[in-house]
Amino acid sequence: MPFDPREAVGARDSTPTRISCGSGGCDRRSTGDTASARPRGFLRAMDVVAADQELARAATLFPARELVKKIVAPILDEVGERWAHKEFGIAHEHLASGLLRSMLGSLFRLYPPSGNAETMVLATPAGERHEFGILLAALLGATHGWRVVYLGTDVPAADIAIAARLTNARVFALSLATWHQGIDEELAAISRLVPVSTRVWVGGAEASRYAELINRANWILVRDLEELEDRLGR
Ligand code: B12
Repeated sequence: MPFDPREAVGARDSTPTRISCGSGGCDRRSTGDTASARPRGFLRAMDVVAADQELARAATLFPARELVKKIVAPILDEVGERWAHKEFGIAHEHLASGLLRSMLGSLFRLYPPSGNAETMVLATPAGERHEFGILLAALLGATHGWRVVYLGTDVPAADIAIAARLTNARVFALSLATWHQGIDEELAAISRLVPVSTRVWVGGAEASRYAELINRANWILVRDLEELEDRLGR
């Protein structure tokens, strides 16, 4: 079904975030659906200014972990769904990606690591351009007190290894969202080049396809963000 702009404009009328106040102060939480409905609606209508304002507002209302679960993940899920049904194309995807990247990027500053924090390097391997898995993982890392070195997408094995060595990383986290030509060689190179003192954690929708390699290389398959949080807290 093609995208209907009236549906998006209707988002302006959707229930605003519920804020209830009692003697103990204000509870500014709302349901996941309600919380993400407005930015999702504005994105559908490509009202970038309103979407940005909604995201900025959400960032002041929710702690980072809640923000990831209640706002960012539902927006990305909707982009994914609509993309799959050809209701969204590159323009919607780029708009959503740009807005979320800049919001998440600014949140890192709120979680400066302590002097003795462990370091986590994050990247996707060469050829992998899906960024949001590592971006969400990076933000969770920061909220758990880790020093986060975010390299971004499409990073060759040799460069990942340099970063892991220079930062004395305890963990290198990577995301695999697609299978593509050359990825097996790239993963093999990562296992050769990354220092043995750095544990490799692998996540993403396609990660389980590599379970055998992950086992052989003594890496860890991290199934979802909940498991990641468990591991970050250890
Ligand atoms: C947005 C998007 C893009 C954007 C990415 C922009 C960006 N800045 O990231 C662009 C336009 C670049 C893109 C390109 C392509 N894409 Co694309 N894309 C998507 C889309 C719509 C959403 C992906 C996303 O961001 N999801 C939200 C994130 C948060 O979800 P996630 O990545 O799964 O991560 C979650 C978990 O997996 C986990 N996780 C992920 N990483 C990690 C890492 C760790 C350490 C941990 C603990 C957890 C974890 O946590 C997240 C939250 O739960 C999906 C469809 C979908 N429904 O997912 C297709 C999809 C992933 N793309 C697909 C394809 C085929 C492509 C292209 C080949 C298309 C093309 N023909 O050019 C290219 C490939 C580019 C490349 N070489 O990588 C396929 C992959 C199929 C496959 N299994 O191989 C999908 C599934 C679409 C489809 N149904 O066909 N894409």
